[in-house]
Amino acid sequence: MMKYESIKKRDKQVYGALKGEMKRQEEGFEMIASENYVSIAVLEALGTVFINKYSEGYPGRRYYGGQEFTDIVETLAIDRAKKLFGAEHANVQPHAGAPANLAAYAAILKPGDTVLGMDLSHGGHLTHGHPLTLPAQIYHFVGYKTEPDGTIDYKKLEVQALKEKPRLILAGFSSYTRQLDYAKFAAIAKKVGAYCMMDMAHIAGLVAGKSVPSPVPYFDIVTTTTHKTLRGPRGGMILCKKELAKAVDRAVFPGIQGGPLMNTIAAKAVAFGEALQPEFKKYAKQVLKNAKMLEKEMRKYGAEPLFGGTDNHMIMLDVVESYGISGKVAEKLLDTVGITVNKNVIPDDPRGPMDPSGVRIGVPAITTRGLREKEVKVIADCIHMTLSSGGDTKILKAVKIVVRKLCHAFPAYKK
Ligand code: DSN
Repeated sequence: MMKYESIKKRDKQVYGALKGEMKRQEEGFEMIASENYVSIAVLEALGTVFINKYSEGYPGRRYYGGQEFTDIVETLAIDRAKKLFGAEHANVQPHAGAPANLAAYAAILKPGDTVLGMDLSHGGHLTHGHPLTLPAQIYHFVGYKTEPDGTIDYKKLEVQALKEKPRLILAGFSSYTRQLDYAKFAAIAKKVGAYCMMDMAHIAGLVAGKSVPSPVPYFDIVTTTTHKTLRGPRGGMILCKKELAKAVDRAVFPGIQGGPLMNTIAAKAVAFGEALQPEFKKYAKQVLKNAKMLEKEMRKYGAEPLFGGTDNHMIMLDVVESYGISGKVAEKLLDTVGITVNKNVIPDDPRGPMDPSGVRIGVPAITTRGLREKEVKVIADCIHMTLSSGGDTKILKAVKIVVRKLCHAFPAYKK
């Protein structure tokens, strides 16, 4: 693991926090569905001198001089992204998922246009129309919902689309666990004359590793983050059909961003290179197996995962229903034993987002550490014991010891 000697020498306060965070990440299990552990090579790329360079524009068309090497890394990132996802065009400059979505909207929409996106409490994302976001102030978002059995009723979605006449139909989620029917989204969009876009941020790594179907052939635009299951640096990316390439590139720069973060783009290139390796396919398959095992074990304990189970890397639990505690309390209890999850709203949650009814639990990061089904069973035991502990410190202490031991057996970063 990195030593960070210079930070240690120069800035004791930052070094102290860094050391604490390193220990926290090693000695607990990150089960926040959107988190992962990047490779040392990705970490190194983030700390390179590419951070010093301003590179407004795109490879071969920059506004500042001295771009011979930034052009190489950005072209590598673009080419690898296109190969990884079979995309016609890739823009690797968005700083994160939210700007990627904002730029994608700007590329194809006019202010006031209607967008049909998944309701936040049913699994959608803030950037898909939450009233407090900038996109929601520019465009008119209408939400569609999941059914009580966790599926999407595509007939209903079609009726809603015919009524609302959206300019864009948006697929994608941050807390929905089932496979979407991409062909149906595309067919409905075609029928109503809308663009269709997928935000695949959560499952990009599973798509890259071919353990779930790819949305890329079906959608005009596919946005993603480059961390999460894809296991790259924190960042965003837009893939699109070549007809939209110019509009997308303009919307990113100069539309909503200035200089790209070239160190992050170098790290994206490294991560995409890693995701093109055969081992990444094994990783993506194991993520699904681990999530399925977690689903099975929690169900065994009577904690029925929402949406009827999982087809991806996470499960959603209604902990009010299963354990008689709120999502906030569940998150806190799990924190005390070294299992990090996030509280999450559930469909039409009667409770607020700061103390909702659910928790979201994901397996991408523990799978990177090398845990397989056998160990996931132990983690499920730990989760169940913790959530049913009533806060009993003896139980929590005992669980923490099990978690710590398992963490030591599966280090995130080898010494
Ligand atoms: N914050 C991410 C997540 O946890 O899903 C999405 O932006």
